[in-house]
Amino acid sequence: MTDDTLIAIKPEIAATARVTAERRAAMVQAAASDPDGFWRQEASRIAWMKTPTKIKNTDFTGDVSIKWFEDGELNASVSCLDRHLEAGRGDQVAILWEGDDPNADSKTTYAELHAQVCRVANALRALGVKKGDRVCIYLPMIVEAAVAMLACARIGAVHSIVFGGFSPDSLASRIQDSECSVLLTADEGRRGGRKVPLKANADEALKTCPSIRHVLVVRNTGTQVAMQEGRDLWWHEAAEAQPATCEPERMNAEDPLFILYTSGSTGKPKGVLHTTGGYMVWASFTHELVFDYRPGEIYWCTADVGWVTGHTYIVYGPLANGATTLMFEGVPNYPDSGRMWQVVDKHQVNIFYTAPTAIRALMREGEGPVKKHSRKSLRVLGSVGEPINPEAWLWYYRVVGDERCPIVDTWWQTETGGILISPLPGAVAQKPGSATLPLPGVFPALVDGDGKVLEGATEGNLVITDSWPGQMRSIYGDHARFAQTYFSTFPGKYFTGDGARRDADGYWWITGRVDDVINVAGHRMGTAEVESALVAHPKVAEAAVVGMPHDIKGQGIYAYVTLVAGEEPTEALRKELVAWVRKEIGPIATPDAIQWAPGLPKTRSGKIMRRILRKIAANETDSLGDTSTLADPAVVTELVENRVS
Ligand code: 6R9
Repeated sequence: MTDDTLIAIKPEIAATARVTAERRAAMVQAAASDPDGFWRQEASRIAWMKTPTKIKNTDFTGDVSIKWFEDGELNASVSCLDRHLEAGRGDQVAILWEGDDPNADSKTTYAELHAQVCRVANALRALGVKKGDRVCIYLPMIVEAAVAMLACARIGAVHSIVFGGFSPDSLASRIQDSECSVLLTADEGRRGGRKVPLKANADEALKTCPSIRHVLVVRNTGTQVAMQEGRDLWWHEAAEAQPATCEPERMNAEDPLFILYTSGSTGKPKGVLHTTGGYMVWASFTHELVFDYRPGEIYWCTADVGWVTGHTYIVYGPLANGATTLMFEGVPNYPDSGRMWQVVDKHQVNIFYTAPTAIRALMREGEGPVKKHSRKSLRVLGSVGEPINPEAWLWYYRVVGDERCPIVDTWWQTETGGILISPLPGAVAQKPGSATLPLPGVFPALVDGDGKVLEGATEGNLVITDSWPGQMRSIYGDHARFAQTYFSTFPGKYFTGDGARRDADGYWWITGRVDDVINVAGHRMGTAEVESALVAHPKVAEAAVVGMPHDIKGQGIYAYVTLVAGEEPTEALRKELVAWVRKEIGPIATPDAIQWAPGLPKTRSGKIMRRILRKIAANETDSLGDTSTLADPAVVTELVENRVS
């Protein structure tokens, strides 16, 4: 795709858009010249108990301190629920739930959601949960997941969601790190016709989690599960016993709202901490602008609430804006690969937001399953999670959107709280494969390896030079690591870990991670995490993990494994190691290839040269580059000869 393939703004979208090109230009200008004035006004999009008078107080140097709206007071659940009831929208559907089974669905109105949230909030209070306490959520994609989040917010408890696909070990380490006192889970989850044993996993994890005092269990599939006397309670029994109103806790804008663990370049996942005021403003602002959301529309984000996209764009953003948000329990290819479009037609979805990996998987099935369904209700299409290749972009645009719907390719991260770089449907012409332009109030830049800011059309490391309200505030329990991880590589600037290119029109093209993080089907995975899982196996002496190109998943996991002396590399052992990593981390970390490596390419100082391992995994063995600094260059020849294809 060339830099000048432009997909023009659609006049019919621009005619009624929330933000036109002129309006966007004015916002960009205002946010840059008078950030306090601009964000003071935008803050009014959420409900405050005390309106903030101090707006921005941020410093990217030294210890790093980020505060927005710091004297304001609010409760996130009030912005998402109570004020919609006060505005007479209590009977509007808040959550449209579509089950894994195409015959299962439900509608929850704002009034019903409010009542459910209040009951669970009261139940948590009755279990002794107080403001500032951490509550872990390990739930499938059922309405109770959103209820759990908002119930925590209501009483000022900090939720930490762990994706249902994570293993007992991964769940345990996250509970331990933030010392959660209560766990919210279900008997089982459903996905693609299969059951996920959540309660059994939780029981396994809790053997090493002394901080957990109580477990609330949703009866979801109805299967028999062990209930530990004194610790475990049924969610419905605990909730039914409580009144349907609950006084919301008064929270300072800078009080924590949630923690979400994410992979970095070191072994241990980081507890990304978001606070209340700035995050809520950002969730509402970006959801409205980027999706050009109009009242009454049906909005569907296909993410899981276990990831940040589910937090901001299934729950907090759409509910703050009074939208009807569709929550989908299933997967794109069950019962068949027309499922997404069948759901779009069934619920008359207007805005659809998914990941490139899903688009590529559906693309492989051809146009048939798409064209079988009308999709007439669709107005805006979105993409998130990884770079979308122009071929997939164009298929999404032509086949799914019938060239009618603008595509918003939204670049952001767990750390950024919400979208930072994206087209606005009525304001920015698109280029297939480009996230286009920053939102008002977002200041990206490119720097070279020495931190020198690069101008004009060029490529480099993507940094953000000033704060925005939705930015993470700290790493839970380790502020020094926060400053070190994000602000020390290029002092005074937030480093994203991504590389990017800016073209002659000033459009941004994200090229992917420049650190040891790989992106597997839109899920972030630290190579160090997979390596430590592998070396924890008694037969493994050493392991090095890199990303390799993968047609559907974007990147796959390629592992080089050195066995302890005397162990034989057999097919049975390969299978055992794959199963081992799935058990240690979860199915999302399943290695796609394991290569037996009698030795790894190391420098004389003992550093593994990953650049070479990446090239071998990608089958780019004729461009290995300089291998002269290796302690033993013969190792490379051996690895190239025995590459796993
Ligand atoms: C929201 C989310 C963040 C990493 C990020 C980048 C990649 C996300 C992208 C994209 C290119 C996009 N990424 N969106 N790359 N274009 N539109 O995915 O958060 O799970 O923290 O991952 O995902 O590499 O740094 P998270």
